[in-house]
Amino acid sequence: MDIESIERIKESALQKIDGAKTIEELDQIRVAYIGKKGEITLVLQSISCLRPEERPKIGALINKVKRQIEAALTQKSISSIKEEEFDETVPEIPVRLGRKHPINQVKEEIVGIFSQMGFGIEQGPEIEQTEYNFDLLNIPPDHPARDMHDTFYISDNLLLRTHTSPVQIRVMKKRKPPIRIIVPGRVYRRDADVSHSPMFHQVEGLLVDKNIRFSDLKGVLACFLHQMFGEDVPVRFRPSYFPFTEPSAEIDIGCILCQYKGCRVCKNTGWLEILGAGMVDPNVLRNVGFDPEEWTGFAFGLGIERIAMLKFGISDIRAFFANDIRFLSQF
Ligand code: FA5
Repeated sequence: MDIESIERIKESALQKIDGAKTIEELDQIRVAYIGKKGEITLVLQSISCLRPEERPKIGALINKVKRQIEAALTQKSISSIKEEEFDETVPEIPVRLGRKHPINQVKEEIVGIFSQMGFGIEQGPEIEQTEYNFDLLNIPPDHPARDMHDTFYISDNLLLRTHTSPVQIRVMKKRKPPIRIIVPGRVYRRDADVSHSPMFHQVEGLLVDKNIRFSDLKGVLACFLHQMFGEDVPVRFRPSYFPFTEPSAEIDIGCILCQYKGCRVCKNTGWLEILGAGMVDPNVLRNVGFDPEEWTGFAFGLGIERIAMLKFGISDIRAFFANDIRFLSQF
């Protein structure tokens, strides 16, 4: 075996590869040259018959030729497959695209509407200090309103926030009015039935400026609800109580799920509560160092799941968190 005979094997292999017309022919060439009993394989095996000083040079050449033949075979089979075997009528394998979770879709829509009205976005921690979640929001330790929220406590002064309202305090402590923000985020309560989930999402709103009145609050929320649900949907403001707002209101919209007739989700009232709101209590303004004679404001907090249930006609809040792909892929 010498260099010339190896070169000859190479030339003949490359020529045959070049002339091959089908994948089967290429396979035969592969077997004939670099298969278990192929010419190149046999040459490589017979290297032990050479003189020791010749072996490295010839060995390296055979390996190089083997790689060249492999490369030529691969190259040729790619172009052959393109020409012969690509059948454009075979249906493609469908690619399953991920989708945004319905809660995120609704959150983005809510944020979009308030952004258009000039509200900026803020965030706050989900593990919150009792002081921010309650005390500075005018809910002292012995206040009965603490019972309104069934709280997950971490320690005496740390908890999973029960609402997004503590972010009002955080923002007002670091900024002077005018303030116009919304705060989307997760909140937690010991609560579970068809319309209550232990983890759910709220969007807080806060506007503090000079001469802000209840009519401004009504205008902003009515505008939001009509953009969200259409001009025809009934909206009602009900007097209510929150320690951090005075006066306070709860806002209901007609239960679209039952066309206002009454169902298990609206507890047969035809209305579904989706928002709490009111004028920022002067005590809260004082707690963050604002003079209530100079500044007034309104705040609101809405439940994203409730809005998503109405928008998509879903009668059980737990469906959002069951991670059932058949449910999620519908949105
Ligand atoms: C509050 O949480 C007040 N912080 C809202 C607020 C902010 C009032 C600013 C005034 C000023 P409430 O507990 O009502 O309020 O909850 C607000 C909304 O969250 C409700 O209207 C409801 O849509 C939703 N919600 C309450 N509990 C749950 C729950 N367990 N699961 C799903 N949604 C809930």
